[in-house]
Amino acid sequence: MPEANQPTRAEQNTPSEVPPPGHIDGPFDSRSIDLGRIESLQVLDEHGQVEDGLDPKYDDETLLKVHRAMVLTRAFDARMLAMQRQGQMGTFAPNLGQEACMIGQVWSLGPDDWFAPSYRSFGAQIWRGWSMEHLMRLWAGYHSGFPPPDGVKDLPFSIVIGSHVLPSVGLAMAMRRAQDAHCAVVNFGDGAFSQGSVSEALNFAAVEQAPIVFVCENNGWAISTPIDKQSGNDVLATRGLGFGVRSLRVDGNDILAMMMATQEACRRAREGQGPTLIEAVTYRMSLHTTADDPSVYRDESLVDAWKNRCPIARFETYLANRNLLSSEQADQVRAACEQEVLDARTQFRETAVAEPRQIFDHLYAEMPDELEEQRLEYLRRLDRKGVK
Ligand SMILES: Cc1ncc(C[n+]2csc(CCOP(=O)(O)OP(=O)(O)O)c2C)c(N)n1
Ligand SMILES: [Mg+2]
Repeated sequence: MPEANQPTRAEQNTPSEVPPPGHIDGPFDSRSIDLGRIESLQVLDEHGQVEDGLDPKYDDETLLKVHRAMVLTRAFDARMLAMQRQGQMGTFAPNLGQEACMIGQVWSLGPDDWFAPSYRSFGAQIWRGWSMEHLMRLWAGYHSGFPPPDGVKDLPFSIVIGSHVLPSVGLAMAMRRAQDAHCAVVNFGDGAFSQGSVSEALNFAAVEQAPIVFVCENNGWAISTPIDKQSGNDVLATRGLGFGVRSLRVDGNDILAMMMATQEACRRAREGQGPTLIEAVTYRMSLHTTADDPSVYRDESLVDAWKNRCPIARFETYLANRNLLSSEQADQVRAACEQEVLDARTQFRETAVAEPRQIFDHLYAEMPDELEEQRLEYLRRLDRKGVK
Protein backbone atom coordinates (compact mmCIF):
# COMPACT_ATOMS: atom_id res chain seq x y z
CA MET A 1 0.00 0.00 0.00
CA PRO A 2 1.38 3.53 -0.71
CA GLU A 3 2.02 5.78 2.30
CA ALA A 4 -0.66 8.43 2.94
CA ASN A 5 -0.02 11.51 0.75
CA GLN A 6 2.45 9.56 -1.42
CA PRO A 7 1.42 9.58 -5.09
CA THR A 8 0.30 6.19 -6.40
CA ARG A 9 2.07 4.76 -9.44
CA ALA A 10 -0.85 5.76 -11.60
CA GLU A 11 -0.66 9.34 -10.33
CA GLN A 12 3.11 9.48 -10.95
CA ASN A 13 2.63 8.36 -14.50
CA THR A 14 0.96 11.54 -15.64
CA PRO A 15 0.86 12.45 -19.33
CA SER A 16 3.22 15.40 -18.69
CA GLU A 17 6.01 12.89 -18.02
CA VAL A 18 5.64 11.30 -21.44
CA PRO A 19 8.20 12.82 -23.85
CA PRO A 20 6.49 15.06 -26.39
CA PRO A 21 6.47 13.87 -30.02
CA GLY A 22 9.78 14.51 -31.76
CA HIS A 23 11.65 14.60 -28.45
CA ILE A 24 13.78 11.53 -29.17
CA ASP A 25 16.84 12.06 -31.36
CA GLY A 26 17.97 9.34 -33.74
CA PRO A 27 17.28 7.65 -37.06
CA PHE A 28 13.53 7.54 -36.61
CA ASP A 29 12.44 9.09 -39.90
CA SER A 30 9.28 7.60 -41.36
CA ARG A 31 10.14 5.81 -44.63
CA SER A 32 7.37 7.05 -46.83
CA ILE A 33 4.21 7.38 -44.86
CA ASP A 34 2.61 10.29 -43.14
CA LEU A 35 2.28 8.94 -39.61
CA GLY A 36 -0.34 11.50 -38.71
CA ARG A 37 -2.79 10.62 -41.41
CA ILE A 38 -5.08 7.73 -42.16
CA GLU A 39 -6.60 7.81 -45.61
CA SER A 40 -10.26 6.86 -45.69
CA LEU A 41 -12.38 6.00 -48.65
CA GLN A 42 -16.12 6.04 -49.34
CA VAL A 43 -17.52 6.38 -52.87
CA LEU A 44 -21.22 5.61 -52.39
CA ASP A 45 -23.02 7.31 -49.57
CA GLU A 46 -25.71 5.49 -47.61
CA HIS A 47 -28.29 6.34 -50.26
CA GLY A 48 -26.19 4.93 -53.09
CA GLN A 49 -25.24 8.39 -54.40
CA VAL A 50 -21.67 8.88 -55.61
CA GLU A 51 -19.50 11.27 -53.65
CA ASP A 52 -18.41 14.20 -55.82
CA GLY A 53 -15.81 13.31 -58.44
CA LEU A 54 -15.07 9.89 -56.97
CA ASP A 55 -16.90 7.61 -59.41
CA PRO A 56 -14.29 5.11 -60.67
CA LYS A 57 -16.47 4.54 -63.77
CA TYR A 58 -15.92 0.83 -64.10
CA ASP A 59 -17.31 -0.66 -67.29
CA ASP A 60 -20.89 -1.97 -67.36
CA GLU A 61 -19.92 -5.62 -67.67
CA THR A 62 -17.66 -5.48 -64.59
CA LEU A 63 -20.31 -3.71 -62.53
CA LEU A 64 -23.04 -6.20 -63.40
CA LYS A 65 -20.75 -9.18 -62.80
CA VAL A 66 -19.81 -7.83 -59.38
CA HIS A 67 -23.46 -7.15 -58.55
CA ARG A 68 -24.45 -10.70 -59.48
CA ALA A 69 -21.61 -12.10 -57.37
CA MET A 70 -22.86 -10.16 -54.34
CA VAL A 71 -26.41 -11.37 -54.87
CA LEU A 72 -25.20 -14.95 -55.30
CA THR A 73 -23.20 -14.66 -52.07
CA ARG A 74 -26.34 -13.64 -50.22
CA ALA A 75 -28.45 -16.39 -51.79
CA PHE A 76 -25.85 -19.01 -50.85
CA ASP A 77 -25.71 -17.61 -47.33
CA ALA A 78 -29.49 -17.82 -46.80
CA ARG A 79 -29.69 -21.34 -48.24
CA MET A 80 -26.78 -22.64 -46.15
CA LEU A 81 -28.40 -21.27 -42.99
CA ALA A 82 -31.69 -22.96 -43.92
CA MET A 83 -29.93 -26.25 -44.69
CA GLN A 84 -28.11 -26.13 -41.36
CA ARG A 85 -31.39 -25.56 -39.52
CA GLN A 86 -32.88 -28.52 -41.41
CA GLY A 87 -30.02 -30.76 -40.27
CA GLN A 88 -28.48 -31.00 -43.75
CA MET A 89 -25.37 -28.93 -43.12
CA GLY A 90 -22.61 -28.71 -40.52
CA THR A 91 -21.74 -25.56 -38.61
CA PHE A 92 -21.73 -22.57 -40.92
CA ALA A 93 -20.49 -18.95 -40.60
CA PRO A 94 -22.95 -16.55 -42.29
CA ASN A 95 -21.78 -13.48 -44.14
CA LEU A 96 -24.92 -11.34 -44.36
CA GLY A 97 -24.02 -7.66 -44.86
CA GLN A 98 -20.37 -8.30 -45.75
CA GLU A 99 -20.90 -9.03 -49.46
CA ALA A 100 -19.06 -5.89 -50.60
CA CYS A 101 -15.99 -6.89 -48.59
CA MET A 102 -16.14 -10.36 -50.05
CA ILE A 103 -16.25 -9.45 -53.71
CA GLY A 104 -14.41 -6.13 -53.49
CA GLN A 105 -11.25 -7.72 -52.11
CA VAL A 106 -10.87 -10.37 -54.83
CA TRP A 107 -12.45 -8.93 -57.97
CA SER A 108 -9.17 -7.55 -59.34
CA LEU A 109 -7.10 -10.68 -58.65
CA GLY A 110 -5.93 -12.80 -61.54
CA PRO A 111 -5.48 -16.58 -61.52
CA ASP A 112 -1.78 -16.22 -60.61
CA ASP A 113 -2.41 -14.04 -57.58
CA TRP A 114 -2.95 -15.77 -54.25
CA PHE A 115 -5.87 -15.48 -51.86
CA ALA A 116 -5.74 -16.59 -48.21
CA PRO A 117 -9.20 -16.43 -46.66
CA SER A 118 -10.65 -16.83 -43.20
CA TYR A 119 -13.75 -18.94 -42.64
CA ARG A 120 -16.36 -16.25 -43.45
CA SER A 121 -15.18 -15.79 -47.03
CA PHE A 122 -17.36 -18.04 -49.18
CA GLY A 123 -18.45 -15.20 -51.48
CA ALA A 124 -14.82 -14.51 -52.33
CA GLN A 125 -14.13 -18.22 -52.74
CA ILE A 126 -17.01 -18.58 -55.23
CA TRP A 127 -15.60 -15.62 -57.18
CA ARG A 128 -12.18 -17.31 -57.18
CA GLY A 129 -13.56 -20.50 -58.73
CA TRP A 130 -14.85 -22.73 -55.92
CA SER A 131 -18.15 -24.29 -56.96
CA MET A 132 -20.96 -23.92 -54.44
CA GLU A 133 -21.37 -27.68 -54.37
CA HIS A 134 -17.69 -27.94 -53.38
CA LEU A 135 -18.24 -25.41 -50.56
CA MET A 136 -21.30 -27.32 -49.38
CA ARG A 137 -19.16 -30.45 -49.09
CA LEU A 138 -16.60 -28.43 -47.15
CA TRP A 139 -19.09 -27.06 -44.62
CA ALA A 140 -20.78 -30.43 -44.30
CA GLY A 141 -17.43 -31.90 -43.22
CA TYR A 142 -16.58 -33.99 -46.27
CA HIS A 143 -12.87 -34.41 -46.74
CA SER A 144 -13.19 -33.80 -50.48
CA GLY A 145 -14.54 -30.31 -49.77
CA PHE A 146 -11.36 -29.00 -48.15
CA PRO A 147 -8.64 -28.85 -50.83
CA PRO A 148 -8.99 -25.87 -53.19
CA PRO A 149 -10.12 -26.74 -56.72
CA ASP A 150 -7.39 -27.48 -59.26
CA GLY A 151 -5.79 -24.33 -60.61
CA VAL A 152 -7.23 -22.05 -57.90
CA LYS A 153 -4.40 -20.36 -56.00
CA ASP A 154 -6.23 -20.13 -52.68
CA LEU A 155 -5.09 -21.39 -49.31
CA PRO A 156 -7.67 -23.54 -47.52
CA PHE A 157 -9.63 -21.23 -45.22
CA SER A 158 -8.31 -20.68 -41.76
CA ILE A 159 -10.40 -21.42 -38.68
CA VAL A 160 -7.61 -20.90 -36.15
CA ILE A 161 -8.01 -17.15 -36.24
CA GLY A 162 -5.12 -15.16 -37.63
CA SER A 163 -3.02 -18.30 -38.17
CA HIS A 164 -2.87 -17.85 -41.94
CA VAL A 165 -1.64 -14.24 -41.99
CA LEU A 166 2.05 -14.84 -41.29
CA PRO A 167 2.27 -17.79 -43.73
CA SER A 168 0.62 -15.54 -46.34
CA VAL A 169 3.42 -13.01 -45.92
CA GLY A 170 5.86 -15.89 -46.42
CA LEU A 171 4.01 -16.75 -49.61
CA ALA A 172 4.28 -13.15 -50.82
CA MET A 173 7.99 -12.99 -49.92
CA ALA A 174 8.59 -16.20 -51.85
CA MET A 175 6.87 -14.69 -54.89
CA ARG A 176 9.08 -11.66 -54.67
CA ARG A 177 12.23 -13.73 -54.38
CA ALA A 178 11.16 -15.79 -57.37
CA GLN A 179 10.59 -12.51 -59.26
CA ASP A 180 6.98 -13.51 -59.73
CA ALA A 181 5.20 -10.18 -60.20
CA HIS A 182 1.89 -11.20 -58.65
CA CYS A 183 0.42 -10.48 -55.24
CA ALA A 184 -1.41 -12.08 -52.34
CA VAL A 185 -4.55 -10.94 -50.54
CA VAL A 186 -5.18 -12.19 -47.01
CA ASN A 187 -8.28 -11.44 -44.98
CA PHE A 188 -8.91 -11.69 -41.26
CA GLY A 189 -11.27 -10.21 -38.68
CA ASP A 190 -11.05 -7.53 -36.02
CA GLY A 191 -10.72 -10.29 -33.42
CA ALA A 192 -7.95 -12.05 -35.34
CA PHE A 193 -6.07 -8.76 -35.44
CA SER A 194 -5.40 -9.17 -31.71
CA GLN A 195 -3.31 -12.28 -32.37
CA GLY A 196 0.38 -11.44 -31.97
CA SER A 197 1.33 -13.19 -35.19
CA VAL A 198 -0.77 -10.73 -37.22
CA SER A 199 1.43 -7.90 -35.92
CA GLU A 200 4.50 -9.97 -36.79
CA ALA A 201 3.07 -10.41 -40.26
CA LEU A 202 2.64 -6.65 -40.77
CA ASN A 203 6.18 -6.03 -39.60
CA PHE A 204 7.73 -8.70 -41.84
CA ALA A 205 5.72 -7.46 -44.79
CA ALA A 206 6.90 -3.88 -44.23
CA VAL A 207 10.56 -4.84 -43.76
CA GLU A 208 10.55 -7.09 -46.82
CA GLN A 209 8.20 -4.90 -48.89
CA ALA A 210 6.23 -8.07 -49.55
CA PRO A 211 3.60 -7.93 -52.31
CA ILE A 212 0.62 -8.50 -50.03
CA VAL A 213 -2.68 -6.79 -49.22
CA PHE A 214 -4.03 -7.29 -45.72
CA VAL A 215 -7.81 -6.91 -45.56
CA CYS A 216 -9.07 -6.64 -41.99
CA GLU A 217 -12.84 -7.04 -42.05
CA ASN A 218 -13.79 -5.04 -39.00
CA ASN A 219 -17.35 -6.27 -38.56
CA GLY A 220 -17.66 -4.98 -35.02
CA TRP A 221 -17.68 -8.37 -33.31
CA ALA A 222 -15.46 -11.32 -32.48
CA ILE A 223 -18.24 -13.73 -31.52
CA SER A 224 -19.63 -11.89 -28.44
CA THR A 225 -16.71 -9.48 -27.98
CA PRO A 226 -17.49 -6.01 -29.37
CA ILE A 227 -14.76 -3.92 -30.95
CA ASP A 228 -14.50 -1.56 -27.98
CA LYS A 229 -13.59 -4.52 -25.76
CA GLN A 230 -11.25 -5.91 -28.41
CA SER A 231 -9.15 -2.81 -29.04
CA GLY A 232 -8.28 0.37 -27.15
CA ASN A 233 -8.17 2.10 -30.52
CA ASP A 234 -11.08 1.33 -32.77
CA VAL A 235 -9.40 2.63 -35.94
CA LEU A 236 -7.57 -0.59 -36.66
CA ALA A 237 -5.89 0.85 -39.75
CA THR A 238 -3.64 2.93 -37.47
CA ARG A 239 -1.93 -0.29 -36.40
CA GLY A 240 -0.54 -0.75 -39.90
CA LEU A 241 1.02 2.71 -39.86
CA GLY A 242 2.92 1.78 -36.72
CA PHE A 243 4.62 -1.01 -38.64
CA GLY A 244 5.32 1.11 -41.72
CA VAL A 245 2.58 -0.42 -43.82
CA ARG A 246 0.53 1.89 -46.04
CA SER A 247 -2.89 1.78 -44.38
CA LEU A 248 -6.37 2.94 -45.19
CA ARG A 249 -9.83 2.75 -43.77
CA VAL A 250 -12.52 1.85 -46.27
CA ASP A 251 -16.29 1.74 -46.05
CA GLY A 252 -16.65 -2.03 -46.25
CA ASN A 253 -20.33 -1.76 -47.22
CA ASP A 254 -19.45 0.29 -50.27
CA ILE A 255 -18.52 -2.03 -53.12
CA LEU A 256 -17.00 0.71 -55.28
CA ALA A 257 -14.72 1.84 -52.45
CA MET A 258 -13.67 -1.75 -51.77
CA MET A 259 -12.99 -2.35 -55.46
CA MET A 260 -10.92 0.81 -55.85
CA ALA A 261 -8.94 0.33 -52.65
CA THR A 262 -8.06 -3.29 -53.35
CA GLN A 263 -7.30 -2.78 -57.03
CA GLU A 264 -4.91 0.04 -56.19
CA ALA A 265 -3.30 -1.91 -53.33
CA CYS A 266 -2.80 -4.99 -55.54
CA ARG A 267 -1.33 -2.89 -58.33
CA ARG A 268 1.16 -1.31 -55.96
CA ALA A 269 2.06 -4.71 -54.51
CA ARG A 270 2.69 -6.19 -57.96
CA GLU A 271 4.80 -3.17 -58.95
CA GLY A 272 7.07 -3.62 -55.94
CA GLN A 273 5.64 -0.76 -53.88
CA GLY A 274 5.04 -2.97 -50.87
CA PRO A 275 2.15 -4.02 -48.67
CA THR A 276 -1.12 -2.26 -47.83
CA LEU A 277 -3.49 -2.73 -44.93
CA ILE A 278 -7.15 -2.10 -45.71
CA GLU A 279 -9.46 -1.87 -42.72
CA ALA A 280 -12.88 -2.61 -44.19
CA VAL A 281 -15.46 -1.20 -41.81
CA THR A 282 -18.59 -3.34 -41.96
CA TYR A 283 -21.01 -5.11 -39.65
CA ARG A 284 -21.82 -8.72 -38.85
CA MET A 285 -25.60 -8.61 -39.35
CA SER A 286 -26.21 -12.29 -38.64
CA LEU A 287 -24.96 -14.99 -36.30
CA HIS A 288 -21.26 -15.54 -35.65
CA THR A 289 -21.91 -19.14 -36.68
CA THR A 290 -24.92 -21.40 -36.55
CA ALA A 291 -23.73 -22.38 -33.04
CA ASP A 292 -24.24 -18.79 -31.84
CA ASP A 293 -27.20 -16.81 -30.50
CA PRO A 294 -26.37 -13.08 -30.57
CA SER A 295 -29.63 -12.14 -28.82
CA VAL A 296 -27.97 -13.05 -25.51
CA TYR A 297 -25.22 -10.45 -25.91
CA ARG A 298 -26.30 -7.72 -28.34
CA ASP A 299 -29.21 -5.40 -28.66
CA GLU A 300 -31.12 -5.81 -31.94
CA SER A 301 -31.27 -2.01 -32.36
CA LEU A 302 -27.50 -2.09 -33.07
CA VAL A 303 -28.19 -4.28 -36.08
CA ASP A 304 -31.11 -2.11 -37.23
CA ALA A 305 -28.78 0.86 -37.47
CA TRP A 306 -26.80 -1.00 -40.14
CA LYS A 307 -29.77 -2.20 -42.19
CA ASN A 308 -29.89 1.01 -44.23
CA ARG A 309 -26.23 0.56 -45.13
CA CYS A 310 -26.96 -2.66 -47.01
CA PRO A 311 -24.15 -3.01 -49.58
CA ILE A 312 -26.39 -4.60 -52.21
CA ALA A 313 -29.19 -2.01 -51.93
CA ARG A 314 -26.68 0.85 -52.15
CA PHE A 315 -25.07 -0.63 -55.22
CA GLU A 316 -28.45 -1.25 -56.86
CA THR A 317 -29.34 2.43 -56.46
CA TYR A 318 -26.07 3.34 -58.16
CA LEU A 319 -26.69 0.85 -60.99
CA ALA A 320 -30.25 2.12 -61.44
CA ASN A 321 -28.97 5.71 -61.63
CA ARG A 322 -26.60 4.59 -64.37
CA ASN A 323 -29.56 2.93 -66.17
CA LEU A 324 -27.83 -0.41 -65.87
CA LEU A 325 -30.27 -2.31 -63.67
CA SER A 326 -33.98 -1.81 -63.15
CA SER A 327 -35.72 -3.24 -60.10
CA GLU A 328 -37.28 -5.94 -62.35
CA GLN A 329 -33.83 -6.88 -63.61
CA ALA A 330 -32.53 -6.98 -60.03
CA ASP A 331 -35.38 -9.38 -59.17
CA GLN A 332 -34.42 -11.55 -62.14
CA VAL A 333 -30.81 -11.69 -60.95
CA ARG A 334 -32.03 -12.73 -57.48
CA ALA A 335 -34.23 -15.49 -58.93
CA ALA A 336 -31.43 -16.78 -61.17
CA CYS A 337 -28.97 -16.83 -58.26
CA GLU A 338 -31.47 -18.65 -56.05
CA GLN A 339 -31.89 -21.29 -58.77
CA GLU A 340 -28.12 -21.64 -59.13
CA VAL A 341 -27.82 -22.31 -55.41
CA LEU A 342 -30.65 -24.87 -55.53
CA ASP A 343 -28.92 -26.64 -58.43
CA ALA A 344 -25.71 -26.75 -56.38
CA ARG A 345 -27.70 -28.26 -53.49
CA THR A 346 -29.06 -30.98 -55.78
CA GLN A 347 -25.55 -31.77 -56.98
CA PHE A 348 -24.28 -31.79 -53.40
CA ARG A 349 -26.96 -34.25 -52.35
CA GLU A 350 -26.01 -36.53 -55.23
CA THR A 351 -22.24 -36.40 -54.76
CA ALA A 352 -21.73 -36.10 -51.01
CA VAL A 353 -21.67 -39.69 -49.87
CA ALA A 354 -20.80 -40.16 -46.21
CA GLU A 355 -17.86 -42.47 -45.57
CA PRO A 356 -18.17 -43.28 -41.86
CA ARG A 357 -15.34 -45.81 -42.10
CA GLN A 358 -12.88 -43.03 -42.90
CA ILE A 359 -13.46 -41.11 -39.70
CA PHE A 360 -10.08 -42.07 -38.22
CA ASP A 361 -8.16 -41.51 -41.47
CA HIS A 362 -6.16 -38.47 -42.58
CA LEU A 363 -4.81 -37.59 -39.14
CA TYR A 364 -1.76 -39.76 -38.47
CA ALA A 365 0.65 -41.29 -40.98
CA GLU A 366 1.10 -44.10 -38.43
CA MET A 367 -1.94 -44.71 -36.28
CA PRO A 368 -1.14 -44.83 -32.51
CA ASP A 369 -2.05 -48.22 -30.94
CA GLU A 370 -4.76 -46.76 -28.72
CA LEU A 371 -6.47 -45.07 -31.65
CA GLU A 372 -6.17 -48.21 -33.76
CA GLU A 373 -8.02 -50.14 -31.02
CA GLN A 374 -10.77 -47.51 -31.03
CA ARG A 375 -10.95 -47.64 -34.80
CA LEU A 376 -11.40 -51.43 -34.81
CA GLU A 377 -14.06 -51.28 -32.12
CA TYR A 378 -15.88 -48.58 -34.10
CA LEU A 379 -15.71 -50.66 -37.30
CA ARG A 380 -17.18 -53.67 -35.43
CA ARG A 381 -20.06 -51.45 -34.32
CA LEU A 382 -20.69 -50.30 -37.88
CA ASP A 383 -20.68 -53.96 -38.97
CA ARG A 384 -23.20 -54.88 -36.26
CA LYS A 385 -25.47 -52.04 -37.40
CA GLY A 386 -25.05 -52.98 -41.04
CA VAL A 387 -23.49 -49.60 -41.95
CA LYS A 388 -21.27 -49.77 -45.03
C1 LIG B 1 -6.65 -19.07 -32.12
C2 LIG B 1 -8.13 -19.13 -31.95
N1 LIG B 1 -8.67 -18.71 -30.80
C3 LIG B 1 -10.02 -18.74 -30.63
C4 LIG B 1 -10.81 -19.23 -31.62
C5 LIG B 1 -12.32 -19.25 -31.44
N2 LIG B 1 -12.89 -18.24 -32.32
C6 LIG B 1 -13.45 -18.58 -33.49
S1 LIG B 1 -13.98 -17.27 -34.33
C7 LIG B 1 -13.50 -16.20 -33.13
C8 LIG B 1 -13.74 -14.73 -33.26
C9 LIG B 1 -13.11 -14.15 -34.48
O1 LIG B 1 -13.52 -12.84 -34.68
P1 LIG B 1 -13.00 -12.00 -35.88
O2 LIG B 1 -11.55 -12.25 -36.08
O3 LIG B 1 -13.44 -10.61 -35.66
O4 LIG B 1 -13.73 -12.62 -37.16
P2 LIG B 1 -15.29 -12.69 -37.48
O5 LIG B 1 -15.78 -13.99 -36.89
O6 LIG B 1 -15.94 -11.52 -36.88
O7 LIG B 1 -15.39 -12.73 -38.96
C10 LIG B 1 -12.93 -16.90 -32.07
C11 LIG B 1 -12.41 -16.26 -30.86
C12 LIG B 1 -10.20 -19.68 -32.81
N3 LIG B 1 -10.90 -20.16 -33.82
N4 LIG B 1 -8.86 -19.61 -32.95
MG1 LIG C 1 -15.13 -9.66 -36.38
